[in-house]
Order: sequence, then C-alpha cells, then structure tokens
Amino acid sequence: MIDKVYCADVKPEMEGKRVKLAGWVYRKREVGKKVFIVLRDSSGIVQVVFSKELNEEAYREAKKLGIESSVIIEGTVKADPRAPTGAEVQADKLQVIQNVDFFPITKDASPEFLLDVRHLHLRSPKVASIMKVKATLVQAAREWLLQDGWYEVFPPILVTGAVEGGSTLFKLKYFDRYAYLSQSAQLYLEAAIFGLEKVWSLTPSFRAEKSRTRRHLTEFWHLELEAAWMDLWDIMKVEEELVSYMVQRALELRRSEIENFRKDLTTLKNAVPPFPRISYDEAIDILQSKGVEIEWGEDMGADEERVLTEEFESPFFVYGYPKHIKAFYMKEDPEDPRKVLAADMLAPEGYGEIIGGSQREDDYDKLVQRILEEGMNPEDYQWYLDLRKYGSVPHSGFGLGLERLVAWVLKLDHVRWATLFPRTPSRLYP
Ligand code: NSS
Repeated sequence: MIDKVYCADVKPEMEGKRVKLAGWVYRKREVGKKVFIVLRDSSGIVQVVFSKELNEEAYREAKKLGIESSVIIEGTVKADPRAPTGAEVQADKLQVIQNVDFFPITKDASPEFLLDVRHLHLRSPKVASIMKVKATLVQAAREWLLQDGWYEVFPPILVTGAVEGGSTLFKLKYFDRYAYLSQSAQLYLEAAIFGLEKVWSLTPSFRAEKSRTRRHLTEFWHLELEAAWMDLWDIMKVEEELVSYMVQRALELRRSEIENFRKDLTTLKNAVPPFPRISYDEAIDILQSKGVEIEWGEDMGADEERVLTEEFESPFFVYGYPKHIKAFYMKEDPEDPRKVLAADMLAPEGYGEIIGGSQREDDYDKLVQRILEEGMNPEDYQWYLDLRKYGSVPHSGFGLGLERLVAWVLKLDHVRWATLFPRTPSRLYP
C-alpha cells in the first residue's frame, strides 16, 4: 500500500509540507515551462505543477502524460488561491504507472456512448459523487433501522411466484423446471416477521418491464421493510421517518456532492415528518381540476404523478387506492371494499412514486379470494397462505426503489444514472 495523501485533503494550511499522491490524470495543460496536471482520485481533485526548474526529467515525463494515465507523484504543498482547491502541489517526483495515449471519453460524449463505456465512465467525478450519495443514503438507512430495532434478513432471489404481477417476471431454467428472479422480497419478509417482528432487506429486484421511462430499470435495488402489529398508518410513519433520516443525513454528510447536482435544496430540507397525505380520491380531484383526463378507478402513471407533484414541495403520500389497480396481497379497506389499505410515497419536482406500501391481507379466505380474482393459482402460494393459518396478525410493509430516491435527491434525468451498470430492455452490457 502506498502511504498517500488524498487529493481532496491537500489544503492551504499544509503549505510547505511534502506529500505523496497517487491517482489519475484528469486534465493537463502546458503554460511556458510548466505542466499543470489536475490529478484525480476517489476523494476529488488537486492541481499538480511540474516545472522545468524543479525537476527537468519529471517535467519532460509529465509533458507526455495522456488523460487517465495512472501516476504516483511527490512534491510540496503550496497555498494558491487560483488553484481549484486553494492549494497545489509543486511536484519534483513522478512515477508513471501507466501512460495512456488516448482515453475514449471526451467532453462531447453522448449519453448513449457514456453508457456503452460505462466501465470507463464510472471514474468520472460526477458518477463517483452519485455513488457516494447512494452509499450514504444506504448507510443512513442502516443507522436508522438499527436504532429503531429492525432486523436485517437475506431473502432468496430465485423464487417460484410473482409478487407484482406475472407480466414482468423474468423466467429462467432451473434444472428440469422453471424459476423466476425476485420482483420483491415482500412475501419472504412476511414469513420472517413471525420470528423477528420487524425486518428489512436490501436486495436486487428484477422486472421485465418493457416500458422505456426515465424511472424504470429491469434490475434495481430494493429496500423493503415488513412489520408485525402495524397497520397502514403505522407503516406510513415508519416510511416518512426513514426517508427523512436518509435525506437529512445525506445533506449533512454529502452536501457538496449534492450541491454539484442541484442548487436548490428546499425540497430535501422539507423532507421532515409529517409528510403531506392525500387520498386517491383527492388526487383524482386535483388532477381533474388541472385538466388531466383521468376517472376514478384508473391507475396513475408517471405523467399523472408528475402533475400531482406540482402541488407539493416535499415528499407526500397518496393513500386509499382502488382495489382492482393494486396487488393481490393488499388488505381491503373495511370501510370501503372498493379500496385497499395502500399508500405510495411520491417525491416532488416531477419524480413521483419512490415507495409502494400497504397493510397486508391477513385473512386466509379473503386472500384466497383475491388470488383467484387475479387469475392466479392459490396452490402456487400455499406457503404464503399458511402464514394466515398459524397465528396470523395485522402487518404492513413497503418497498423503496433506491435508484428512484437517488434520482430525486440529485435531480437526475433518469434512474439509470443512479446505478453502476444499468440494466434496461436494450442494455445488458457492460
Ligand atoms: O412494485 S412496487 O411498487 N411494490 C413492491 O414491489 C412491494 N412488493 C414492496 C413491498 O411492499 N415490500 O415497488 C416498490 C418500489 C417502487 O415504489 C419503486 O420505487 C421501485 O420499487 N421500483 C422500481 N425502481 C426502478 N425500476 C423499476 N422497474 C421499478 N419497479 C419498482
């Protein structure tokens, strides 16, 4: 291991100090008898100056460096208000690990090209910032879940049944039969609450979703919680507390990264409980009053949700959806059998749904009836139905799409930028 200083840690206060840096050439320009290199590492960037006077050989080598060459540099820190970070390193030693003639990503690269070379694109400070924010959001979720008494569990990814509808299942050959890739850990989390009461998991979820929208991936990271003894209103409180903690913690720990993507932090700062709550009925009224063609009973798509988000300056809930547009496992509203005890959380600024949650149907007969109504076979859900036979309890849960949360926090134009190697119908490589 190299005993190196990270680029971002080179500060004006270190004037006169000797440092060793290791990283990649981000920018290079020559002025007179000097070569200015902007060096990049995981922490950020720093300016490094090679001058003919200080070390002629190093200066000559530096002149030859191409973008993304890997190097180890030694030199002395000098405070310089003109340098991007207020300090630069005057280099007297250069070890070239690999010189690069030509790096394929140039300034005018199209989004499609950047995705074609995503394995190289990942090193850009912009992508690194997105991944840091994503990691911090997950770290924050873990902190909150731990202090609130939730157990992390590790559900299967290879499964035998649909959770969110058969049409988006990925089917694969499993020896002499078929299996599917999990769409959601929910049903397994429901089984786990009988031993652990409050459980969560973070897993990849898969959806053979053909719709090409800015909020759909075929593989996404799914943060799911499930709790015994909680009704819909209880789980909504959990949702807003968790999301609020994640967002506020990201603002605290990743402020500069977030500000690189959005100048206005209002909606993030506003993400503190209680989030506004409107019923599906109210949502339909709002949409109709704004000229959107939608009738009671119809599902809201991305377009309708976008219009709805104009009404809010923070994340908000829509609850009480019609039964027939929602999944089979949701509990019927005892006060209105046309509806289910479900709530989605929508992010503002046009982003829309980031969480889908509900109270679960805990009655055996009602659940069988719902499975039949959906045209599914109760035999495929025997184990799941068993949970309603042996000490069934009221319980609720939800799933948060991590990339959708990141996309809103950083105001990204597509969820694909919020994941290392995005998978969409047309993209499986790299
Ligand atoms: O389909 S969901 O609305 N709900 C479920 O899967 C429940 N079974 C979760 C649960 O209660 N444990 O998906 C939940 C969230 C949704 O709000 C989105 O934020 C995200 O998962 N999601 C997606 N993100 C990216 N791409 C796709 N295709 C996608 N589908 C859902």
